[in-house]
Amino acid sequence: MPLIGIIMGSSSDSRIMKDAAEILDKFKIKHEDQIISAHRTPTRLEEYAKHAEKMGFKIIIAGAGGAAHLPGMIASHTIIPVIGVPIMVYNDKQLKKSDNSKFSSFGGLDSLLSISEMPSGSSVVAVGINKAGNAGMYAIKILSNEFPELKKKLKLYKSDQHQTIVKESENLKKYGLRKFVEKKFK
Ligand code: RP5
Repeated sequence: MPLIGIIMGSSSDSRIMKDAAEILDKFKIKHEDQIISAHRTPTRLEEYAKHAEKMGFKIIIAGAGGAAHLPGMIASHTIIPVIGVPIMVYNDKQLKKSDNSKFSSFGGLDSLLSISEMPSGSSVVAVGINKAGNAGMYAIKILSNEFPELKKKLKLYKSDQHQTIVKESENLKKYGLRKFVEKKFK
């Protein structure tokens, strides 16, 4: 059974939200993924909250761009903790190929503020703009309180991170800054 519900306001958000799925898959945590629009499918949003409770989801990860009301609205319908992902909107469903103004006029800040500025007593946490991977990671951390095996895996993941940086630093020292950049990024 999936432990996490991933929802997003539009199919155009899926390219960002897939990062949450990627990290959950890496840790073998099942998730159910859906498109629910707070504005365009308001009744579906209410139904989804009931569905999430029935399914026993431990956490909901909700991503939306622009006037990003999805995370806050879903949180108002359930007590399941919600992690919001502000999305720097692509909006490319309506755009011609020649049009390059693909991003929100406010660079995702509109979405970040819509998600984080919840009224007192109604809480949603927000990760950084487009940081769906961090939402997945945070969900794993919460779950690890309940699942000791997961805690072990997380500790291993952290020590791998440490090793990677140490190795990179050794290479930086070995090659010098100019050569290191050439090797790594060109
Ligand atoms: C929001 O509007 C969605 O979350 C999406 O980020 C944005 C644009 O949606 P589309 O016009 O691409 O469907 O509700």
